[in-house]
Amino acid sequence: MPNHSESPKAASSSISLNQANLSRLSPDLNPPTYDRKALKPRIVHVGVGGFHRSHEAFYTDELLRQNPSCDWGICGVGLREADTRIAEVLKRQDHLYTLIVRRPDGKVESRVIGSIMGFLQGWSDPEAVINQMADPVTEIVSLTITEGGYNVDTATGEFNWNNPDAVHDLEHPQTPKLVFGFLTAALQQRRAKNLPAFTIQSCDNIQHNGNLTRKMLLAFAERQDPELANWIDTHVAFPNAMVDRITPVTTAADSNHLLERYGVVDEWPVTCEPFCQWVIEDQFSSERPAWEAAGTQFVPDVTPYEKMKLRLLNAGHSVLGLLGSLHGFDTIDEAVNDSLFAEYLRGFMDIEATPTLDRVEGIELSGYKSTLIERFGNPNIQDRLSRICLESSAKLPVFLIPTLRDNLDSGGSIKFATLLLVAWCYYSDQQTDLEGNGLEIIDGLKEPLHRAAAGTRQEPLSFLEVKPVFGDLACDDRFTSQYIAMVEALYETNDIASLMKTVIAD
Ligand code: CS2
Repeated sequence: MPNHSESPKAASSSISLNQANLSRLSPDLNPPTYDRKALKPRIVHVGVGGFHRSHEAFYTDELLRQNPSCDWGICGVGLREADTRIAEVLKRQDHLYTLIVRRPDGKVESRVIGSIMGFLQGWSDPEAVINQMADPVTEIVSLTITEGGYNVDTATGEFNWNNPDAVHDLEHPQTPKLVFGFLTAALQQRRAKNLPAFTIQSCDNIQHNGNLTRKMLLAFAERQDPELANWIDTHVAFPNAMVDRITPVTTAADSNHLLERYGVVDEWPVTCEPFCQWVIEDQFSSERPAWEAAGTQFVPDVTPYEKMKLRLLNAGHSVLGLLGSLHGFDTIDEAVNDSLFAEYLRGFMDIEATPTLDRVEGIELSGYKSTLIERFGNPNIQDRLSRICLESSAKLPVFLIPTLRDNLDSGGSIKFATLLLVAWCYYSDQQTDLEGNGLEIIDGLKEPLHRAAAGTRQEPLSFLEVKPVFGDLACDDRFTSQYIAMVEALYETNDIASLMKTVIAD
């Protein structure tokens, strides 16, 4: 976790967060009201980052509070060595942590979440992870592995066999690295033992996240064992889902808040906004938790919900993130509280994103968009633009480019989205804001994006040569003529605000 080198300093009277100390905590920290020892690891979750801990683990904790006889617990899994620190912290804290919910008016509500009951390290003990997934107690394997974790070759939409880890997993099925290797090995055990399949529940921001998980898993399993792939196809459910809760990166200030206010040492709490949404297609391989008691919506078809969320919230974040970074802003609330940025965001949402959306049962889009602007404006969340911009090469093809393509097909407006790609070109090329202050860029395609963007002065379309991101966008004349005009103007004037004003006024 960035910024976490400073662990909270324990005063002599402070209390470390762990099971034995739960009864000593301030009631304001809302410790679990249920018997954690009675939980069973019926969910195995891969990717225990801030988002999982503010979302699925929160919903499960809420369900356990409402129905103390319920026994759905979560066994966390990390697949990468980078998860060492979360593994160690959770172990020291008996897998407890504090969720700090910060309201726009400054009110803070904290609760200690108890739904996670274990943690397994796939990088050092893959067998334990495979066995836990294969154990009959496991009914759901859920995933928060980020957009990039699905190993999709974005140029073709197929499984990326160019990834050396995928080839490694075929050759070493019992010591895999990618999630698909683990799932295949576990499902193979279950099939061999005549056990029912588990559900695979994606919790990532991808349209049709369940369908994509199925496609990638089947592609991998097919090469490993075609009969197993058939069995998976028949028996494993992959419900699509829309997930939503803004969860910034934890900072030392969050731990310090708990220490100063409650005298508690929590080495890795999670901060989030009050808003929370989870819409899931009700298709499970076997049993599922009654998450509806905690506010989850189960629907027959999640498509319109996911499209609305990805194209308005996530794309809206990218709009503020990239344009705001060039302008020198640091957080989302700073950007959206600037009237030019707010107007630009609303223009993008109303003029370009909304016409591509389907009607969503029970949701009035204008109100949804106004709520988004309020959520983004929450000054207590401090969601950094650096978090929003990281891995833009995996995000924009999901959040933004489909809207641009739909508008190219329908003859709709493309200027708001086009300026965003122009801003991203400048950002990737210069790696600074418009004043020349350095920006830290974290992106799996950082180098290819930088190389392509650096050619812009000689060839204005050179950034679009990164085919895994842009595909054939450079072949569309209406798009390229707007792109070239904007890229030339930005490189000449270094003035993003004027370009934004022109787009709004046009
Ligand atoms: C953000 C999301 O990563 C991003 O770019 O848009 O993490 C966003 O905060 C969540 O999807 C909110 O639900």
